[in-house]
Amino acid sequence: MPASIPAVNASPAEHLLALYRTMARIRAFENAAEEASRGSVAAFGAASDTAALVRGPLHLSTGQEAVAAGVCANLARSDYLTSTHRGHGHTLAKGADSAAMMCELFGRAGGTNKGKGGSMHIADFAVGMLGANGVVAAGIPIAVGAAHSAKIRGSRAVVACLFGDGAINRGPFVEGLNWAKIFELPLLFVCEDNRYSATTATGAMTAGAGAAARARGIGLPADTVDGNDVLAVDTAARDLIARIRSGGGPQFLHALTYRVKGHVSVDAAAYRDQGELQRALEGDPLKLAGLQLAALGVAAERISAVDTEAQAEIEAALAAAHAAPPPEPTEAYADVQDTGAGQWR
Ligand SMILES: Cc1ncc(C[n+]2csc(CCOP(=O)(O)OP(=O)(O)O)c2C)c(N)n1
Ligand SMILES: [Mg+2]
Repeated sequence: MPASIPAVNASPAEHLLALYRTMARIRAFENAAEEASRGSVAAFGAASDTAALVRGPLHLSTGQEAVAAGVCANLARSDYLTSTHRGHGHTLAKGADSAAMMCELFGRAGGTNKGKGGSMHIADFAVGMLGANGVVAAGIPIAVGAAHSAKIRGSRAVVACLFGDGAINRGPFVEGLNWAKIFELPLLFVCEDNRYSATTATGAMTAGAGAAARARGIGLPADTVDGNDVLAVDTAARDLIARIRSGGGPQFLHALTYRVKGHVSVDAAAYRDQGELQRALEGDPLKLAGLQLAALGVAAERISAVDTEAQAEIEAALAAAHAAPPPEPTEAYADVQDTGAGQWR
């Protein structure tokens, strides 16, 4: 299990501190990755010494960390997870190694995908992380397939399928929920609703009463939760996953959060009302968990020690990525899909 999964018998304070730790690690990882990608647009495509260490813009989940932390705290290593184009937080929370992830972002040999995938293709099957995905809603049928496989094999594994509010307007959403319900698959669907689909406010292009209502229409029990409150996400996910493990079939969680940064790291989000952003920042999930920890009697020094540890972990990850070599050219066709197109070699 990932080190930051709360121990079963932890006190409420220790439990929340473990959730906080996961969020702090995600925040530190993404801040560092964003910094390493600076200048990548100017340098994109240019093989220059000044090229950014992480090529191309990143999809950051800043402000959404409570969803990843709260859901994944209730998954074992043997459970599965599918993710989106905004998947760093999900991947870390599922237990992937931060140094291997940073190597992947840098395109280095020590990466989770040997440096050939990058941010939007990170996968780590060793911890049940079945992949980030650049195609909106494409993780849904993968999760359904994994859950059907688990059911056929008689495994106790549960699959958590994370997707955005934009994904519910694509066909695989209906197809996936329908199949999961028909076969009563062990699957937790989680709509991570950050209120935006690229540059568009999702509400304006989504008919009906929203994600949970759509899920109920297909027969799935659905809860809505404050996705910035890590304890609320954790409690909801625990209950839903317990129902799934006791044979209750697929469940649905609609987690309401907010995309603090632009769609990608180079998007200044000028289309957005600044007051809206300021209001959202007041509900920052780390800030909120900090207040909850203080109310439980946890000293400020313990909380800042967790921040310091997270920072140190990510600095070590950066150092590992700097030191790692690029993949060998002879490895270019290893571990990638064999299209049979031998002429390209
Ligand atoms: C099938 C498909 N259509 C369009 C895109 C372009 N695109 C990338 S991310 C995105 C918005 C997705 O919004 P949401 O699902 O809410 O995820 P978020 O970016 O908010 O995390 C779009 C339209 C894509 N990658 N795939
Ligand atoms: Mg969204």
